[in-house]
Amino acid sequence: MDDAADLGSKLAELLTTQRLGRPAHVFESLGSTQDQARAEAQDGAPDGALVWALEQTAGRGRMDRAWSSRRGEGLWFSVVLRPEGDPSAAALLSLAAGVGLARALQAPTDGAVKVKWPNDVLLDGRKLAGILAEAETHDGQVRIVILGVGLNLDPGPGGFPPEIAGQAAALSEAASGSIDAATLMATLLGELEDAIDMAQARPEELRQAWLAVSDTIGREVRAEMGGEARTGRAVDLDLDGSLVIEVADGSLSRVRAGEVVHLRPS
Ligand code: BT5
Repeated sequence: MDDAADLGSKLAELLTTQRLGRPAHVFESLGSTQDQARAEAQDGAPDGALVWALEQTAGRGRMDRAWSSRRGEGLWFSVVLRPEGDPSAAALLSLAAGVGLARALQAPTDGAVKVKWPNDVLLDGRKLAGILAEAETHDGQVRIVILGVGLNLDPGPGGFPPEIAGQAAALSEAASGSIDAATLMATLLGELEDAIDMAQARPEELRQAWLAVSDTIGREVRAEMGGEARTGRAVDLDLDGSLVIEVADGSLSRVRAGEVVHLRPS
């Protein structure tokens, strides 16, 4: 397998982006790329700076859940974003990341990748990638968003760790041929940059792009928001990123943050 220095130089040759991946710092091992990216942002790293680790020893999901990030089994990375303008654009960034990933992964999976609101990328209903957006605000404005992505490539012959085995998917299940990490990273960064630009400049277009790859719309879902649960049919996405649910009496309810469980197929 390539080492971090090789991957960094291959990626530099393949990048077609304006901002994402410039600069790119590739590490053999980190606790979490989120923490390294945040430290680099605090030291002035520009919008688009990339931190990529071949393994994470303390990769995390939302609410401090553990994210399995073993060496060589996936792409584990974080991008420093410095969103401009209105805070609702920042709220759309994690949905934009889902759109970018789904678009980048359509070709290698024959169109099988979908997004689940708000932040999962699914292959056959199992989690292929997770997205973690951590924002820093100053004076009520979002100044920095550290956008983290974990994408499973191949867990190897031993499979996934038992705690995620039933719910995780890997790109190797769908992609024919070998996956070149630097090539895939360059493709992902290109699609992520386009989707992030869309979120900031053309939110309605981003909304449509998300609807086009959504696995959530049309399904019966249970939305869990800090202790409160609501069940209904997911019918739409609002321009601020909220999921719109039609509940039993026909009224519409908006879920801004939280989790959804897909209850049965659409
Ligand atoms: C997420 O959280 O899905 C966001 C994951 C973001 C990971 C990236 S890797 C690079 C960057 N640096 C970090 O430290 N993090 C980011 P959440 O929706 O809370 O899902 C977490 C849950 O997914 C866990 O509780 C497990 O059930 C499951 N899980 C853990 N590792 C997984 C994996 N490799 N593949 C699929 N599912 C996994």
